[in-house]
Amino acid sequence: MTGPAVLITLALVFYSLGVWAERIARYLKPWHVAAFWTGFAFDVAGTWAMHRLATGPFDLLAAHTLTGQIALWLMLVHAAWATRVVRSGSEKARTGFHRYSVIVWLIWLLPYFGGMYMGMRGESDIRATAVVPSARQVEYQRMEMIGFVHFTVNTFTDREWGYGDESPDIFRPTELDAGQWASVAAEVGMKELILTAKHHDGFALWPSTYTEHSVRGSTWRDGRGDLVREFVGAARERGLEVGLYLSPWDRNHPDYGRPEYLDYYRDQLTELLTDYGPISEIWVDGANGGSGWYGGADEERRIDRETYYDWSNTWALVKSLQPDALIFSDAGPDIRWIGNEHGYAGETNWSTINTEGIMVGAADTEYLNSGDPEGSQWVVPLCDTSIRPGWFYHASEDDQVKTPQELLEVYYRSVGRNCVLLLNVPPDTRGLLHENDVAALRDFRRILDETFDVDLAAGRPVIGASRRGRGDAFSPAHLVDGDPDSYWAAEDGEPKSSLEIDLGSPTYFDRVMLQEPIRFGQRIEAFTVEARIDGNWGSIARGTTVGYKRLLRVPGVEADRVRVTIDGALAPPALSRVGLFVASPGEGAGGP
Ligand code: FUL
Repeated sequence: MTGPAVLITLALVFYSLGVWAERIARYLKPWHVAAFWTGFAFDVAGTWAMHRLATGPFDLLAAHTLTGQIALWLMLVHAAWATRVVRSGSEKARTGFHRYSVIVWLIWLLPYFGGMYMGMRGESDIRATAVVPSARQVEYQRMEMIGFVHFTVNTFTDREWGYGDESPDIFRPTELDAGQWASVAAEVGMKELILTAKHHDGFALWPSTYTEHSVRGSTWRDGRGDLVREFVGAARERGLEVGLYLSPWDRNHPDYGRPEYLDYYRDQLTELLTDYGPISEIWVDGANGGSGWYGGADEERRIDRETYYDWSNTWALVKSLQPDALIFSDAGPDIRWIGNEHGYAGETNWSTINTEGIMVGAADTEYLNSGDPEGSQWVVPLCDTSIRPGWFYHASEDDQVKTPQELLEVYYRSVGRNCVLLLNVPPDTRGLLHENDVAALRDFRRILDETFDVDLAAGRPVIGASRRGRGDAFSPAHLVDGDPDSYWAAEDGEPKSSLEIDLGSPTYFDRVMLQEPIRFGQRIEAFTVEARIDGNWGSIARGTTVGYKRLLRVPGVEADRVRVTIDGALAPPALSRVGLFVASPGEGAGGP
C-alpha cells in the first residue's frame, strides 16, 4: 500500500474505533472524541499526501476530490460537536450521542468508499510530470490569441523608437476610441489586449505622478486624459483580460542607467498594478539601444544586462501587488519570448526551459524557439508579431498589412505549435484601428472559423488504444467529446500507444488537431498520423511535440480511418483531443 492509502485506512480505523466503542459503552467518553480527532487528522494527512503525489493542480470539483472533501467536512463537524458535548453537554446528551455518531459515521462511509472505489478503478488523474504549469498559465495558454496595441508619441512622429525628447503635446489622437480596439479584438477572438503603457521613449499613457512626461502634458482630453484607464475599462467591458507593457529602457528619464532609475521603474509599475484593477500580464521588453535624450544629457548609456535591473526583486514586487499577474520576458518567469518577431514557434516546442542564465535582452533565441524537454520551469511560449511591418502605425504601411492568408500562416506556426499568439494591431493617428487592418482581421477570423467549426472526428468511435483504469474516466472516447478537460490516458508504464478514429466511410480532410492535457505536464515527444485510404494505411504526418495544441496541415486525403501513434513520450502519454478538419478555400495555398 502506498503512503496516502495507509493514512486514509488509519482514518477509517480510528474513526470506526471511536464510534463503535462509544456505541458499546452507550456513553461518550473523552477518548472516543480523541479517536474521532485522530481519524480526522489521518484523513487530512492522507488527502493531502494524495494530492501532492498523484495529481496536477488541485481540482476541487473533480469527483474523487469532491468525495474526499465531503468526508473530511463531515468528520470535522462530528468531532467538533462531540468535543462540545463532552465539555459542556448534560449527562443525557453524552448518553444519547452515540446515535448521532453512528448516523454520521454511516453517512461518512459513502464518500469514503466512493472515493476508494474510484481510486481502485484507476480513476484518479494521471500522475503529473515534475514540471507543470500553474492554473493561471493553463488559463493563459487557453486564450490562444491575444492582441497587442502599440500606441504612443511614435504614432505621431512616424517612428518606431522615440528618442525621449518628444513634446507630450504631439500626442493628439483626434478620435481615440479604445472601445473600437476592444470590440474588434473581441470580435476576432482575442481574449486579452496588451497596451504599451510606456514604450522606450518614456512617454506615459497614464498621468503618472512620477513624471511630467505623460498624457498630462498633452492637450488630448485637456491634459486630463488617462489612456490606461480608458483602455482597461473598454477591454473589460468586452470581456477581455488586460496586460500592460512597461518598457524598462526609458530614453527620457534623467536617471536611466543609474540605480535611482530602478525606483522610478518600480514606482510606475506599482501605479499600474495598484490603480487599474486586475492586470493579467506585465510585458517586459528586452530592447536597449543605448542612446537617448535622458533628461537633456543626450548621450549613450550602456547598462549591465545581467545586474542592472535586478529582475528577481521586480518580479517579487509584481507578485506581491497582483499574485495572479503573469510576467512576460525573454526569461519568463511565467511567459517567454519565442525568439523572433515573426510569430513563428519551432516545430518542436516545449513549454519547459531552464531560465537560469537567460538574460533579458540577450537570450539564446534558438533555445527559446524550441524550449527544452529537460527544462525545470514551465514558461508558456508566446509568439509576438505585428500585422504591419512596424510595431507602430505608419501611413506608408497602409498597403502592407498582412493578408488573411499571411495571418493564417502565423496562426498555424504559433497557436498550431503550442504557442500563444500575440498579434499587434497599432491604432493610427486618429486613435482608431485602421480599416485595412480591421478588414484583414475579420477575413482571417472568418476563414479560421470555416476551417475549424466542423470537426469530422467529433463523436466518432475511437478504438485500439490502451487505457488507464477499468472505467470510462480515461477512455479514448474523450478525444472526440468536445470537452477540453477530459482526456484519454494510456496504461501507466506504456510509453507508446496507438488509437484509431473510425470515420465510418471515406471522408475528406486536410487538417489535424492534437492536444495534450498540459495541466499534467507536456509529455509527447514523437508522434505519427496515418490514414487508411482504400484499405491501405499510409503515413500523412510525423511530428515531435504536441503540447497544448498542435495543428498539422496534411495533404488532403479521403480516408475511413485515422490512426495516431505516440512514438515516444517523457511519461505515459495522454491526449485531450484529436480533431480532423477541412481547410476553408480562403486559406489559399499555405505551406505546411
Ligand atoms: C521590441 C521593441 O523594441 C519594439 O518596439 C516592440 O515593442 C516589440 C514588441 O519589442 O523589442
